[in-house]
Amino acid sequence: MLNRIDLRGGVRDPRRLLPRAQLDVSVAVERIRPLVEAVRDHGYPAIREASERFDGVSPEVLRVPAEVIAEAEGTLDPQVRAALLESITRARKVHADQRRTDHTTQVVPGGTVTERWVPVDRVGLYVPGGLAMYPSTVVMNVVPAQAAGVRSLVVVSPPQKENGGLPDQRVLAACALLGVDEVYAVGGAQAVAMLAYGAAVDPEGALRCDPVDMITGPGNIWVTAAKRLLRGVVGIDAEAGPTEIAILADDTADPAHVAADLISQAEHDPLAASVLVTPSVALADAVDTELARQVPATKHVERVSTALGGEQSGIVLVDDLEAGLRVVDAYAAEHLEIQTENAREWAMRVRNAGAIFVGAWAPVSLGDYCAGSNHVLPTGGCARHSSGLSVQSFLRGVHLVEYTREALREVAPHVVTLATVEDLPAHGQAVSVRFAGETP
Ligand code: HSO
Ligand code: ZN
Repeated sequence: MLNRIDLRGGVRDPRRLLPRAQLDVSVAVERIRPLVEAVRDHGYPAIREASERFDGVSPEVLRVPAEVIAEAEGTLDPQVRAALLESITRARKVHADQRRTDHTTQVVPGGTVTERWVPVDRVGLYVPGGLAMYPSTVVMNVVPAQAAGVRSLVVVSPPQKENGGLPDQRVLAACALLGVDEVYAVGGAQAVAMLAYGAAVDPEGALRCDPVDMITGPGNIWVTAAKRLLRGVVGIDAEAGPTEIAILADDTADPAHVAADLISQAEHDPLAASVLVTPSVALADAVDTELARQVPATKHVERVSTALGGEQSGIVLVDDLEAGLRVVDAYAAEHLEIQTENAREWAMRVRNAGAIFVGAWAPVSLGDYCAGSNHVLPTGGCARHSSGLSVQSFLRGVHLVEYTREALREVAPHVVTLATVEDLPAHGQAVSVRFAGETP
């Protein structure tokens, strides 16, 4: 079922040979540019028109009334409610520990630099609602933003025909459980543009969505394209691509578990990637057998088969786990599972991965919902340079520079020298004017 890529015997540049779909966001950017400009220039009518066209439905008032959000919580199945609350509690524990404290460094006597961590003021969180509904993504976006101290939080999510043009009922319920009361039934590139520029959200213009400072959360290629286009107008977290799972496994792994985990992420999207890296041909064969057994029994069999059969998925055979480690580092998966002997030791040596799931009892699905970790993670190899969503994503470090007269006077000659070397004498003057008439 899965393509096999044989890297045994060693290769110089595994990244080139690894399966990964090429997603052309720049083409999508050009496609959505007119829509984004229409929302910037016309606001409400442009948003409505785009929603009707792409979602087939749009409420007249785009802001979801507070009582509707509260009611959604009331309609929640008690089991779903309990599961969401557990997810929130665990995520809050982990994210509370991420909070940084301000720190002051004494550079010289009388000269200090303090790093103040200041939360972003207003944040827009995109919650997708296409192939699947994601109340869990509300949790993963809102919890770190709240833990960071963000004052104003907005959720946007596409209108659903089945819910009378409102976002999914469970998404609304998750907002209620988290205390988010500003929610708009808008999705796609039009939602990103609305958040970036602000817009009226009812026909009379009585209600408005004010512009946000930053937009986070995953979305489809149109959402990603709009985020790329508007980066700079607003901050963004990362460009989310289709989800990925890589598994580094040896003979000790259970093929039924490995297969189930590969299927689990393939379930998101026909473009999702599932990659097994192993030195064991026996495991590779057993996983193939398991996939042949499990895939037909899974609910979204078509999506899963397309994802597993796609060029972005495969089994990579390597000489040994050392070679496997080099391969998973080169791949830089969004999610990496290590199902080997001494899994933790291997995990500690991984350099590039969005999140690492260690051993037999930490499948990616646990992290998707209830591990306490965040599930908004870098995809498409971005784990080489970026982290997943965290409290840090919503904070800015602002330096506070405090020097006494003496401390400034002492360093003044160096400032003047550097200013002279850069041919910016006014810079030097701004210091020396303070000590005019004094001998240095
Ligand atoms: N695996 C997805 C997150 C998710 N899974 C939400 C289920 N619901 C990207 O990390
Ligand atoms: Zn998932």
